[in-house]
Amino acid sequence: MARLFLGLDSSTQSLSAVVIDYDTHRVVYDKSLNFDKALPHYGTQNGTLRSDDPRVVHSPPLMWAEALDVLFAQMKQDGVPLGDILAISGSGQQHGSVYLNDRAAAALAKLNPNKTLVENLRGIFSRATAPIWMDSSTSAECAEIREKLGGIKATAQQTGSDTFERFTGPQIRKFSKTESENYARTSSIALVSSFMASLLAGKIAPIDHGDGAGMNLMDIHKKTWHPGALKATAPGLKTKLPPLADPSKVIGTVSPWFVKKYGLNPAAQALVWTGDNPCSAIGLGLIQEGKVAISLGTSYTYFGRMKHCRVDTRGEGSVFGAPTGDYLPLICFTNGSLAREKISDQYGLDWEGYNQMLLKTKPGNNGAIMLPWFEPEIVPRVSHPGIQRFNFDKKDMAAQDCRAVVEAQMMSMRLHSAWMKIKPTSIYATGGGSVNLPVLQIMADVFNCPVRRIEVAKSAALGAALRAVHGWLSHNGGKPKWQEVVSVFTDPIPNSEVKPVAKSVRIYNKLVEKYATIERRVLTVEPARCRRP
Ligand code: XUL
Repeated sequence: MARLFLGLDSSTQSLSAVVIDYDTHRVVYDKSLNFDKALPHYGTQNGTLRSDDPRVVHSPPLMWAEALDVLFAQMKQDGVPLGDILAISGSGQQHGSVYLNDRAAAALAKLNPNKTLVENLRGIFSRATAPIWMDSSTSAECAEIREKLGGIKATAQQTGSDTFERFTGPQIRKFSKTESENYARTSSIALVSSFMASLLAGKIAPIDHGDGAGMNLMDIHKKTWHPGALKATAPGLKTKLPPLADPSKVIGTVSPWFVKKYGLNPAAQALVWTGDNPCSAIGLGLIQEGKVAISLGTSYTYFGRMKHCRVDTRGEGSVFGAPTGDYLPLICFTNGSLAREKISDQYGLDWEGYNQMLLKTKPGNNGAIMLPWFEPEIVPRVSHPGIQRFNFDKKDMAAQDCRAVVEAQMMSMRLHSAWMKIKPTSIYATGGGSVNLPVLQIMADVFNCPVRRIEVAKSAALGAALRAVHGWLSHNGGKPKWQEVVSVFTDPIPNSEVKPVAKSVRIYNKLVEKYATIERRVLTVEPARCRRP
């Protein structure tokens, strides 16, 4: 019998599965299910439900549950030996919250195999939809919590981050203020990660230290719920939160529902899930300081590994818990692939066409600079979106726009990651956009650092599978070393290194100063709400 481990990634737009065979060191299965395409009856756009207020972005948690059911059915149909899976872990888009009523625990414990997951779960929610990380409607609540915790610096020092609109604490506060009755009916609040783990384990799952740090509710040093933050957020919150747990904790064996319906081994273990960024850190093998990752997904993120906790006292970046037990500093940009897609759509380009545009323009774009804030931006904080162009030539706008978006994204990452004090020695690129070499060349040149890719673009799902290995080995009496667990799977693709070009590095060293000046100038005239109180 093969020793298989399953990693799942519940992201904004899709649910992915990666199965690894730990003995042969191979990824034996890798598939994604796109929510919009596979489950159109939920009416999502890019996995999200939009309202008239562009700041409000939710998703239906039942859709995530249905996706899990459909993906298991697909794996069975594809002949994955589901009975050989020893442990399952997962990764979830961070910050999103699911609100469960007092029927949830019993329903999870008694899932009926003659019914679908959705049929089993209807009626367990105290809120039909889940606010997700793209929601930016909680500025007032951020200000209220921040003030009670003593300001930006004090909030970051206590919880790892200043309050952010997308973080779970401010979202819970808004819910408790605007829907107090539904808040009162809520018995348990889950993150996307812990909600999905609960389905697999058949019980309310703990929240892990990595994703828990993205709530503004956890003491980043003690890794326990922070009493002052809970009090500042909403009444009676302590009783509605599950316990916090180490990211390699085994919750228990998988729910009998998956055993009966899909033939899972009854002894297979369900592990705690964590956020997509902490999972990606493992999937990319970021277990030493100096290696950093840039994830080119719906959002773009820049993150690394930190032994000792340093927070961003200016309040732009965040510190989460890492699956290795230490810290993961991160900055997150809303206008990631969304910005690139806006430009592609405008000029009718696919990725290939976009790359051609990058290749026909020169590093530095002849001084043309764009602030690509199509959506409200997290880093730097911009609440009133709108793009701005500087020094553009009227000719061939399409090519200049394509280059300007990518250069702005890379320069912004360089500028806004300085607080981490981690000099990148190698950058690992991941996410859908990482297959595009012209983009990676700009990355290498802006950071003056080699960029590498790994075989599996789905680093979050791979990281989840590797966490399942680590958790399973530890639970069964082993003392696994992270280096051994991640090696082989996270080796970069041979000859995949993209090296910086000295001439371009010099161009970007100058352009980044110009970009910083423009950004500062524009932000000082931004309406007051986007600036710090
Ligand atoms: C990180 C963040 C995003 C989501 C995307 O803070 O908000 O990267 O995790 O899934």
